[in-house]
Amino acid sequence: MTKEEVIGRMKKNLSLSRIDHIMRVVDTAQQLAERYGVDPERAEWAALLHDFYKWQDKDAYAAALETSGLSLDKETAASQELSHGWMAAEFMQSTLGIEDEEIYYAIATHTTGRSGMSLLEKVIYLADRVEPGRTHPGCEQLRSLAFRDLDRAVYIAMNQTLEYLLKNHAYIHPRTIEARNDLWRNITERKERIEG
Ligand code: DGI
Ligand code: FE
Ligand code: FE
Repeated sequence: MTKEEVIGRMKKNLSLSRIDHIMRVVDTAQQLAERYGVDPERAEWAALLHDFYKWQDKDAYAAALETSGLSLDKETAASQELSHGWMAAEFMQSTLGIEDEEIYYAIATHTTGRSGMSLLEKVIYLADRVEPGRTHPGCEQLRSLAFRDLDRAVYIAMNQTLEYLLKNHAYIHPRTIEARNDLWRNITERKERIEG
């Protein structure tokens, strides 16, 4: 399947605003990829596919998840927000036949992040959060930080997510916490190296 065919498929199941978001993530991911020396082709595939399963039809989504054969933890399986990345990664592997572990995890964990993220994973995580359509408070600073200090930007974005989840009494996936603490460690160790 070509990228154009993937976009055609997405237009059947996603809202126009979601398609626009995806195209802006592709654009931002490519800019960040260039900045951090990440393969632009892999960044493009990951960005293009990351929200492939943000289907509007929730029943159709539930049915697709049911037949996917994915084994997800209970909370992930119960939430489209937490599972859509895993569904998209699986689609890439099984239907598109793209065997690439780094792209797989960049897509699968784009919502939570994870401990030990690669540069590509960080680029996709941040592109999703700072694409020009995102306008929440603090977004402008995060966007500029994303191009100056990748780890710190991912760390700040994860803290914002945690604040949002706590405020809304939402379930916090352990991967979200592990990802944030892993970045916290990177930054703290780096600071110690510079200062000590
Ligand atoms: O798909 P997008 O809207 O572009 O963005 P996303 O996939 O990064 O995030 C989707 C939602 O998932 C967003 O509202 C934040 C939420 N989320 C992120 N981490 C967690 C989470 N929701 C829960 N319940 N728990 C988490 O750990
Ligand atoms: Fe998403
Ligand atoms: Fe997204």
